[in-house]
Amino acid sequence: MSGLRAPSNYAEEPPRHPSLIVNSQEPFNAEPPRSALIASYVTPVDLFYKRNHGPIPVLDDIERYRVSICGLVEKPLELSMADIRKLPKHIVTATLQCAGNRRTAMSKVKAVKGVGWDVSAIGNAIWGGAKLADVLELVGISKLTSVSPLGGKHVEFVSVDRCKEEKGGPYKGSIPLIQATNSDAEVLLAYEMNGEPLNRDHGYPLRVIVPGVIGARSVKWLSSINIIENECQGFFMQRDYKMFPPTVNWENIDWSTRRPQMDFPVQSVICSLEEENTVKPGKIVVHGYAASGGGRGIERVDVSFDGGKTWVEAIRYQKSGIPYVADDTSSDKWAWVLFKAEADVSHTTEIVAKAVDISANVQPENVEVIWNLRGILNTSWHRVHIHVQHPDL
Ligand SMILES: Nc1nc2c(c(=O)[nH]1)N[C@H]1C(S)=C(S)[C@@H](COP(=O)(O)O)O[C@H]1N2
Ligand SMILES: [Mo]
Repeated sequence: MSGLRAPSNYAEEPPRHPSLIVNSQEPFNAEPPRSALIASYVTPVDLFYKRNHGPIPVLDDIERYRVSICGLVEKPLELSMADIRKLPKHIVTATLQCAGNRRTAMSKVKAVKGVGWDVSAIGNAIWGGAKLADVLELVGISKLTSVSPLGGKHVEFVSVDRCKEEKGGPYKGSIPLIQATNSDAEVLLAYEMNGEPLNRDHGYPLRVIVPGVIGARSVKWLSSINIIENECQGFFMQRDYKMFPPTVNWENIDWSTRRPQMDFPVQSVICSLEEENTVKPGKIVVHGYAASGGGRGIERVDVSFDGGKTWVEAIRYQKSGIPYVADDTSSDKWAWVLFKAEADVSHTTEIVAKAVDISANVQPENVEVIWNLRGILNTSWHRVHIHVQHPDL
């Protein structure tokens, strides 16, 4: 009884920015033009990608909103927004990336199932809310607990939206209790995005933010938090968002053989150029984003202006005037890093980007080797084509 209402059709969708590229209207799935991503370190809310599996829930009366904490707890609790706001407010700048980002490029190797996304199913926002670790203390689960007194090992987040994958049931997901109770993991019950109350598309009035983890676990329109023994058995944990090898197809798939994907692997994308570009000979300045999962910083971004034969190291930055240093307190550990590189280009070529994170993980060279039937986690080297048009002499 969260006070949230789940419409059965799309008659009550919120207004949206006209520049969004709509990949699916119902449910609404849209991303900004790639150039919008590098225009600012913090992505404006109206341009931030929107990933939904059903109609957007409606909250008619915020006074009646309650999130319940139940399952393997001694005294279940219902919290109002006022109760949540009474807890210390924590702010975290974190990048959210859909596991399906760059799926369209993967589907060019061989068909995959899922909404097509170009390179912008990602955004960086300043989230404000209560730490989940503080909330769980209210039900007697202390910080850094991996098994709760009643045997809970996972924390399940349940929404109210009607998803066809869940046969009309709500979207849900879970994370390990040890992550939920770790203050340093900065898992939030967020009510603010970029200093404003969350809007309906992004989870009003309350959503989970799990920094460093694929977007799928950051459940929007939170209705209940369930302390459970085994990980959530919902569709999006057990039948989706798992990474399979290229040999697995829809005939031989055994979902139980793989774990639900959590951390995101290292990624980088060139955003100042489209896939195909026609330019005059001369200097090309390349801008893009790089991000890794699990709070791993970006150690390096390499850019090639000759299809991957030779490389230059890009300049990395988060805030202007402050040099980005991976793994440093001056940097936002859960946030993307923007990069810039430049070179003279005199003939038709491919410009390529690849990032390296602080654990020295690198992006795979080709998409073929990471192809998977659901088209997730395409982190292959990002390549854009440059056609040089020489002026008539
Ligand atoms: N309740 C609910 N939460 C959800 C989803 C959803 O469909 N329903 N989509 C998930 C997925 S797959 C992603 S990538 C992110 C997207 O968040 P955004 O729309 O705020 O960008 O929300 C996640 N949380
Ligand atoms: Mo996603």
